[in-house]
Amino acid sequence: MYKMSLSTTPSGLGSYRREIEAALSAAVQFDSDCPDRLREAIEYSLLAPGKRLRPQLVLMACDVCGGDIRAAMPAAVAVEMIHAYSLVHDDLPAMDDDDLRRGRPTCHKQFDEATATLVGDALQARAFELLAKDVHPPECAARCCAELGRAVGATMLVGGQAADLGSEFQQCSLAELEAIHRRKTGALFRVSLRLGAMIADASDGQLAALDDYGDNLGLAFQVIDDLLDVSGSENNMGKRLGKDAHKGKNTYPAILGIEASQALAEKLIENACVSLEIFGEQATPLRELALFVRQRNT
Ligand code: GRG
Repeated sequence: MYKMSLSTTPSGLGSYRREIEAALSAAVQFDSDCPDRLREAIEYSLLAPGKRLRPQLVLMACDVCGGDIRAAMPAAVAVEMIHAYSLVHDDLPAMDDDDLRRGRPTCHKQFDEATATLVGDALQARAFELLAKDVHPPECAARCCAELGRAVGATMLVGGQAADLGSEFQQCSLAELEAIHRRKTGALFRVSLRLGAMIADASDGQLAALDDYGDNLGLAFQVIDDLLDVSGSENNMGKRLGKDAHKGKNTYPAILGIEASQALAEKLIENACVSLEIFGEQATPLRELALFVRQRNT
């Protein structure tokens, strides 16, 4: 059977990067009814150089559960579309009001606010269209749509974002901060793994192990993101300027201190790797991805 090979990126991360980039590009070839400016802004946002962590999680989860990763590519594209939409909307003046993203002007700076809002709307709609149309069998497609809808809706991604915005300039407890990030950042990590596993027809035990890995990895990702914001602007593609502290954001280093935050990140990465034990050697790519998250500098 044809099997996509793991290629090594300049960052050292073993990945399906090339295949993911090609699939993303193919997924936004809209017909001529899509207005040119909207099309350009969608491509600008989705195809910008990102790490593609979430689509890699979809494919790796599918692979580790014995599935054919070609069947999981629509789900990989869908989660990256949701991620890109969330970044475009998060950058808007009404939310985080950022000028730079992935080393380039944010979508609303490059185009305009209305276009950026519509880019997010279009990407979200396209994600569900692809899942419904291209995941097989239809029962699995429906389950994937329901799982993704829950993970990115009012109680999870969107709810986490609302809770985060509502907590600005208010002191959060560690438990409150964790609850926000489990929804705002963790939910998309977790559902990425679940979609890949479901497409591979994973067992309940495999799904539970991947849930545990995703929860730990998602939280570690956020703790490390906060630490990177504190450590300043080097290697940051023009994005990190320690800005969140100035905007009254609650962060792990602000609550725990830098050393305890580093120790927490280490522990979470270790827990993530332990969760993978049931898969044995097969889970090496997922372990490598966790180690990449630990070492990342963008
Ligand atoms: C607007 C509904 C809505 C949600 C926004 C994603 C998000 C929620 C906010 C972004 C703010 C932020 C920087 C959160 C930290 C975690 C995060 C999602 C970082 C960016 O993800 P990466 O590093 O980005 O995977 P790339 O560019 O590599 O894809």
